[in-house]
Amino acid sequence: MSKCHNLSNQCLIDKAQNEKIDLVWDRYEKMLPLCGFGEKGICCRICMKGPCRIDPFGNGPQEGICGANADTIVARNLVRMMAAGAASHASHGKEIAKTLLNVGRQTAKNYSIKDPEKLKAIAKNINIDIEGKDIHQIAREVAYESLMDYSRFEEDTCTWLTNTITKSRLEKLEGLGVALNNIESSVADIMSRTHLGTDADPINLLLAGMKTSLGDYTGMQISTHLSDVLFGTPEPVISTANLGVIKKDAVNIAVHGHNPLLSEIIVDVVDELNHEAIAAGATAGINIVGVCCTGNEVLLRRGIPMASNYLSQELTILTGALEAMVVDVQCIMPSLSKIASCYHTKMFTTMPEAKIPGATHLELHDEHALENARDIVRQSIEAFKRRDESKILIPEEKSNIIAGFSTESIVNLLSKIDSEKPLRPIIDNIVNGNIRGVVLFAGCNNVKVTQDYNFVHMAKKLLENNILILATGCGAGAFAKNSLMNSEATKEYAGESLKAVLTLLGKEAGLDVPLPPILHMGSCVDNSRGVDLAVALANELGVDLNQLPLVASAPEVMSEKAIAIGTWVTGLGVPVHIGLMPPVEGSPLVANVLTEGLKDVVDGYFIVEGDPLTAADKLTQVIEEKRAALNIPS
Ligand code: XCC
Repeated sequence: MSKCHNLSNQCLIDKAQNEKIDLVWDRYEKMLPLCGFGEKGICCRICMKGPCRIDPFGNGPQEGICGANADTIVARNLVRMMAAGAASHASHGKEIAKTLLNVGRQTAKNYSIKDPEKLKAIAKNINIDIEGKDIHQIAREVAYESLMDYSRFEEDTCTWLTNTITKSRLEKLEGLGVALNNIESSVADIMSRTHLGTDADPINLLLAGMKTSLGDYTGMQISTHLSDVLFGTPEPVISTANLGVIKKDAVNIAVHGHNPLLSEIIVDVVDELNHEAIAAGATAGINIVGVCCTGNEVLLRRGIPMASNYLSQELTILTGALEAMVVDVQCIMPSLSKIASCYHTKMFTTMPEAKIPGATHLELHDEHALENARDIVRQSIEAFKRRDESKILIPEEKSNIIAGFSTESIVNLLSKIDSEKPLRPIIDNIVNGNIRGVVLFAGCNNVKVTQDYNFVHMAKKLLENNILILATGCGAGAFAKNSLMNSEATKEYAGESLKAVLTLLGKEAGLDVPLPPILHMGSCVDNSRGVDLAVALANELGVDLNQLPLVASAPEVMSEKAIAIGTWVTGLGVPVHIGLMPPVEGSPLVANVLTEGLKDVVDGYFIVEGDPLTAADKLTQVIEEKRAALNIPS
């Protein structure tokens, strides 16, 4: 298996081998063969009578020691994954909401309200009266209302779920009893019902999984939109992506993880400390680069170049030119600190819940955020002086990208064409068939497939079929690195009618160039932006989300968060393609519910297909079926 679709990365993989440094691909190979019980989801270690394993071939035990069968075990394991995903996204949103509350109280002096108009729009959307209130009071009230979604004990549905989806979808979810009132209690509920001897009914468990996954969605909405209030709503921005963004003559600092609370401030202090870096011999000054979703956050809002998505994160250090790896939460390989110790690279952890042995822990606090950021940058400048020139190898490749496609920025662009009904140009082109439909690519990289390969090959085929693509998370990272997020990609890969639309829209919206064929909407939590756009389109068309020619795809699905996201997307009525089977094959019943049964309940369902070209064909077919059902031209 080749490890990495991106050839530029290969030289660093070879370098690691020469230096006897194990990377994710080496550790994977050492792990083979993977445990078949774990892969199928039929290993239960929920109590200490076991662990128990169900024999998938039917010869050995078919029940655990307590009597739980494969269906119960698989469902319990799966919904625990969803709860972990929901907890991650929810705690991200909670940190942002707490910061907004402190800004409203005027106690977080290092943060401010960068987009007051968005704050007012949110307040209006969640039914907060803003008449006669100053901006700090509005911030406090919006933050309180958002934090209620973490603490409500009445049975009312979460505010950020109620106000962000179509009315008919909300009714459907409420009817099923999965429209939650409290994100954190939905997670606690999963932990309690999957405890030994509680819920053994796989369907009941899966419904609870859907509920907590909708908590994941609610947390994402809060994360995205309150981050926009604090740090600005993204506008189209030009930048670059891939390891070539690391500069030989700069103090290079990577920001990695998910939460923009510290990375934004680090970007803020670059200008004031640049001269110190130059004085230390870094003629190009300080160069901040992004990894994973923190990278996506600062790319969209600040134009910071993107060095890597998930799977190649270790290679940023292998360049020998990275002075610091600054991490917050989620998707950070613990191996980074060990690899950093082979180089001059400083590794900083910044969040109390995410410490890594070997890293320097410099905890972020609201009131000291600026000092924290300056400290990190100054220590990085010191590290620059310890560089070993003989170890430097920076691949040249980097791609030009246009990012920053928030729902608001898309609407702003389109309103230059039709100020009354800005979504009309998109709707008209979907209806007349110039754009056949939309695929939202999300999700991770998985070491089980060649990095980025599935994303790139699926996308090229879908674009050829005149399907517009939206992207977030490491999917967006894959496209950015592989030159699929710029105007040249539109010329090269979009089918004729899609190309014509993107060229015309780019021109009429006042850009000199075609819009990129894949719109970068942000980090994983910004899947909420994709929903916002879909909800706006559905409302404009007078249909529900399940009727839109829209499909989601996570071809290299990996994390528990991705399982939660995929599940709520199906709950919103949208089919979800995944390129790898989650650990459910040990229960044909559960596997069948996910790929078939869900359809009858929530309209959405999972499509499992490992081959990218076949997957593209299947998604195209789903889109064409949705068009036919809507009675729009074939
Ligand atoms: Fe993590 Fe968000 Fe997955 Fe990438 S895509 S590997 S979750 S960084 Ni969300």
